[in-house]
Amino acid sequence: MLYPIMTESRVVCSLDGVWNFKLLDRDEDYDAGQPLTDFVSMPVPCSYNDIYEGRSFRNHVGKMVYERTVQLAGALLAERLVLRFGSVTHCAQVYINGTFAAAHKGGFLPFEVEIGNLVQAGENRITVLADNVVDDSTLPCGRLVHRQFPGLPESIENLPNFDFYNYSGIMRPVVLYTTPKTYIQDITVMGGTDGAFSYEVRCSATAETEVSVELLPGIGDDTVLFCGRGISGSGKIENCRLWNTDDPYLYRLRVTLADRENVRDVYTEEFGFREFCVRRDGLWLNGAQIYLKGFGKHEDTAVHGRGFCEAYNVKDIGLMKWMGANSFRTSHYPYSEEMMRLCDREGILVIDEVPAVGLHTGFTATGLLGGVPQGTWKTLQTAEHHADVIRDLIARDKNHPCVIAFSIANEPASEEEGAAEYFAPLFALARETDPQRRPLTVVTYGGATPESCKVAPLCDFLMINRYNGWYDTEGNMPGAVALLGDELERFHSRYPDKPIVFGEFGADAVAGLHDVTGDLFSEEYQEEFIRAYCELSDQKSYVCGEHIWNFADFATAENIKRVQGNKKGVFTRDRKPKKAVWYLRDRWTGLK
Ligand code: GCB
Repeated sequence: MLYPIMTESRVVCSLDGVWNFKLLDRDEDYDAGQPLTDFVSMPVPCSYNDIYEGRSFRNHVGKMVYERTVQLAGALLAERLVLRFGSVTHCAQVYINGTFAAAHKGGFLPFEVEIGNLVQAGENRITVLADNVVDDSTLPCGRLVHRQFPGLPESIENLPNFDFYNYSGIMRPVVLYTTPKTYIQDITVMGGTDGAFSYEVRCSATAETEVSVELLPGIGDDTVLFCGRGISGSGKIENCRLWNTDDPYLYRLRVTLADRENVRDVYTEEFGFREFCVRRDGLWLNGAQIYLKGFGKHEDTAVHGRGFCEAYNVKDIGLMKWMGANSFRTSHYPYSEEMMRLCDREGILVIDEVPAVGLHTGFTATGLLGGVPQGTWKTLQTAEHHADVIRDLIARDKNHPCVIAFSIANEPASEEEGAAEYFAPLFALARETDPQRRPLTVVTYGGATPESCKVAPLCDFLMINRYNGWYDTEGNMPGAVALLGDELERFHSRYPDKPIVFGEFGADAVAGLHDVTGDLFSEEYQEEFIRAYCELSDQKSYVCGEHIWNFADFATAENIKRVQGNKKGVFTRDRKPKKAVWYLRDRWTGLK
């Protein structure tokens, strides 16, 4: 799926700004035919939750309406006109001037709809009906719980099966863009370390159209390195400058589509020449072994919630580079397209995760109401939607050199019967869909041991989340490390061909809480914990990366295990360093 950019044949207009907004009561009738009344102002893009005060506003379960008018210039109507959302969480219905235009399920991937036949020159009304419910058919998963307290009306709570706040709304940019009526639908392009490259172009019409491509160096140099004709092709360039973490050089493929009337559509896609692979002895980038240093992250900032914020994205990547980090995982959902483009240009390696988190009916974020252990693969209704998000994520991100691997899920019940049957077709789908055949993994939790995990055999490399020293053996790092060391050896002897990456490890630390003995929740304990895992990794040649949980403190559902959110960040939510940052910076800037 092409990112909306302005080219000589395409116009992009932002619809970001202040929209009208209203939360709908559970049984409230809603008629998109009538303009919204009783609304408040709402910024787009942004999560709606932290904009106004009060628990009932923030924790609203169900539907909400966004609406705005837009004045359209008549000239735009001569073109193909597309309305595109970077993401609406979790489900959306779109209406144009009261007429239904599109529906989309999945809160972290873009979708678009042609609206030319629904609009007129002058004023038009755009309405989005969003729904934030997570249940056993959505990704991520959650549960709706009906509660009856004496003398009070029944209330509904939506319990996430995951440990981050269920932010929702129109969370990423909204644009209107034009293309000619005959247009370029998609481009696939990739390059290897020997300068060889291949491309494929999909167009709205192939009869009587002609596709030509030019390969150009990075922006600022228009030397044509290769010219080709037709919807697919390949070639090789000399003295190719490889994309890597120190020199993330991007080439450009400029595609031109012309028809008989000489209407042209032009689109330029950036890409890199690089090769990433997993071998028995580790992870390799462009023929050199690479150790992953970085984080599990969240898209999470004050006020914006999970809403897109370019300033925080640039800040976070800057902080990672300052620390000597080279990678992160988009835990636990696809991040914005803008973040992926930023990682391409900054040379940060990304493990790209689909929003499949909470696939474990024994787990609830609050831990209070209990789940249904051992029932996961009979209970969840996610298989079809899971396949859709894998397809859509790969379609969106396939050309990014920064993406080195895909994560098919985080911490599913991979030890339960039915896990292998659930995941095998999803791995097969990802393998056949990704033109680069990137390595695949499922990030697993402590309940899935080397002996019990049923998805490890499917993975190209193992990514394990461990909290020995926090959720168990808390306060006893020597004991925690002994247990973990033993488990690592068992994983390695069972799967000697699969390198292991620490996907998550970390301890909550309340910023400013210090202690000479390093008690739990102090900055000292967080540093001791992280240091112990890193030193263990140094002793195990098959451990090929360390991703700390988490880059920064983040919001979660309210519960007695969280003090205003998860405090495992090595930065606070406003990106101030805790003690562990200095240890990691020292370690990572000295570690190749
Ligand atoms: C995990 C989850 C992550 C949580 C983390 C924690 O294993 O993957 O989403 O936030 O543990 O802090 O408990």
